[in-house]
Amino acid sequence: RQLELDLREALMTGQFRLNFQPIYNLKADRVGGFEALLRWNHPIRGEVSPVQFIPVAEETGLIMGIGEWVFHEACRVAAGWPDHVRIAINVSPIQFRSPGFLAIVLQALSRSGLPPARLEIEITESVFLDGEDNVLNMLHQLRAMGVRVALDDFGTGYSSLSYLRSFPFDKIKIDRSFITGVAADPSSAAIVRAIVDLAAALHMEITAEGVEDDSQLACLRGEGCDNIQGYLFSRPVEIAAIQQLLPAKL
Ligand code: G
Ligand code: G
Ligand code: MN
Ligand code: NA
Repeated sequence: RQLELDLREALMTGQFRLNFQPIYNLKADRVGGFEALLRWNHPIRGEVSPVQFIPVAEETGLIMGIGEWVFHEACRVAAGWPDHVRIAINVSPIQFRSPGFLAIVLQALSRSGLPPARLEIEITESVFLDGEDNVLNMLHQLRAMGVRVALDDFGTGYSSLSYLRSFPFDKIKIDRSFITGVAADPSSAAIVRAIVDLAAALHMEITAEGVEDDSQLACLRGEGCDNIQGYLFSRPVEIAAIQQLLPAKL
């Protein structure tokens, strides 16, 4: 498959880069972190979305090498930020469940000097589909090191609530499909309110994803949401644009 060959080449020749989208802490009223988002500029195809190439990387096992590169690059960049600014990294289920994963995290931390408490790993519910035991074990090991774990795209899976009961997440990211209608649609608003309350009761932090306008922001503030992420505050940016976002205010 051509895309597979191209991905292999991309990893060897440095065609990947990271963009960073700020996560704004409404309680502290400042940027509290950035999510690393993988970008691939192919010499002929141009920019290829991770939605297209991550599944191929997963099928072919290339996700391991690509994911390792993401960890090293993201931690390297984040090590230069102020102490209160975290880096969030998306991890595919295949990567998370692989035996070598913890070693990659440890190596990225030690090589960059980034304190573990400033690293947050984002996983989705799909990580549980192939069995829960290894996942629980990995979550405990990461948290014992001080690394934080977030449940991404919350609310879109089949049994989100049962996972919350059994697994020690530090943070829940409310999927943007619920945020879109939060200001106009009473059902979306009720769901968001319930998730915010649930997270508070479980002592988990909350981020609302895909916040695009002021009316959504006003609702989320009203509900007591901890953090917002989305085009309203900033799109994902290149490394060079991070420094000017650090002091920015909503
Ligand atoms: O930034 P964008 O909307 O293009 O991201 C599309 C999808 O790709 C999102 O679901 C995001 O979580 C995923 N993604 C982005 N970067 C990474 C990465 O480094 N690793 C993995 N596994 N997924 C990523
Ligand atoms: O699956 P995950 O939540 O990791 O995906 C994050 C994706 O959401 C990224 O591809 C990012 O580019 C995209 N994104 C971030 N903010 C917004 C937003 O405000 N609106 C929309 N439509 N997409 C967003
Ligand atoms: Mn994410
Ligand atoms: Na998400």
